[in-house]
Amino acid sequence: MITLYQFKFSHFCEKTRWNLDYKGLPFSVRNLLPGLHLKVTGKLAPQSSVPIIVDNGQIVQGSAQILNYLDEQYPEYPLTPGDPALAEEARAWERFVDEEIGSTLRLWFYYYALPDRKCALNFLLDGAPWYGRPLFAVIYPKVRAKMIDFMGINAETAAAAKERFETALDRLDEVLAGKRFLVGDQFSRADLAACALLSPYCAPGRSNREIDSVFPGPVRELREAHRERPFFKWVNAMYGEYRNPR
Ligand SMILES: N[C@@H](CCC(=O)N[C@@H](CS)C(=O)NCC(=O)O)C(=O)O
Repeated sequence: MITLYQFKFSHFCEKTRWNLDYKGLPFSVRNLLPGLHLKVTGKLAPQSSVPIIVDNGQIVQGSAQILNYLDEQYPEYPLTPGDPALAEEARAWERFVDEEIGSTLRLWFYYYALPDRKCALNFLLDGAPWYGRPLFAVIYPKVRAKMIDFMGINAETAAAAKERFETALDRLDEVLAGKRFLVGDQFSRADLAACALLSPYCAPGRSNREIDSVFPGPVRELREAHRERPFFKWVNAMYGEYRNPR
């Protein structure tokens, strides 16, 4: 059985959850607490980040590397196109959305969310063990300072991240005009990556009321302005059609 080490709230971890579900592979999860995760990830892998999977003693870190591994080991329901040119195109899209959507959205969101303790604890403790809340009542300021330092979050980097995020969304809209999939004519790792990384923002399956209560004001406002955009509707449609576990 595959074990996934994750933060439940992480959109990079959602990429791997979707990957595993899409391929119909059973897995168990180990939800980690930000900050304390370092003890676990430090023993498993060279970098500190999640997702990490352990499959029969084989450890793989990073959502793209996990996708490569799973497509190689479990070729049924591939997410990498069989045609080498299309495979390269899909990988290039994945790299683009990882950087220009996954990382930028996170930095911009954290800039507003981390100073708001209630909002931050809402998502940081999602799925966390029982001791997460009492512990974070004490250590949250330290964890927040570490996160801000680690990701270089400040007003300037947040503004730059927002600009890059919006540019990437424009590019998605252009490409999606008249097309259902980013690459070729089949659902691939490019679509899965883009939709998973946009899932906290487009929030498929969550009500507007719920979103309003958890999103910081500036994020809520931009999201509201984007609700009728092609990329937004596309993410929701892809979730409806492709996100069900096999
Ligand atoms: N490129 C990596 C990015 C993963 C990543 O940034 N994970 C974040 C959570 S969204 C993380 O684990 N941060 C804590 C750390 O790096 O120690 C991937 O695709 O897996």
